[in-house]
Amino acid sequence: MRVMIVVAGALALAACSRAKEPSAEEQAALSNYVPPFVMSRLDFGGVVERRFRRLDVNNDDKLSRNELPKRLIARFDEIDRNKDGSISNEEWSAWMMRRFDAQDINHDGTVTSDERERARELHDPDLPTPAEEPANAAAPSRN
Ligand SMILES: [Ca+2]
Ligand SMILES: [Ca+2]
Repeated sequence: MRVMIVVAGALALAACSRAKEPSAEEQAALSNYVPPFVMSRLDFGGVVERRFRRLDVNNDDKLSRNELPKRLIARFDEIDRNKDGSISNEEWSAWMMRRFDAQDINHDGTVTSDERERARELHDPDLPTPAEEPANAAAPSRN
């Protein structure tokens, strides 16, 4: 019984310290899972396509204002190029690829952690990443 209490205490302590700052060991473990961020234009194209499918809740192949994530609503009119009040897959991809190219400062066809950091400083919206839209995720239910 005492052993269990000690273990629980240690776990609580570990949880506390993790909430503050990860230890060097934890950071090393983390870096195994999250290598320095590099995303190719090709990967991004797939991510953007999957994001569109996921956001298009009513499956009409358009994104309406209320299907857009909050952080992008202010950009709705900019993304909706033909001003028909909805965002087509084409408009979505074109805008997203422009954002990608804008963040790809050295134009090598990839966006890296550094470039992402720079984009954040310029208050450019975060681009969706492969981690957020994994290619192998089960297709969302269409029912
Ligand atoms: Ca829709
Ligand atoms: Ca449109």
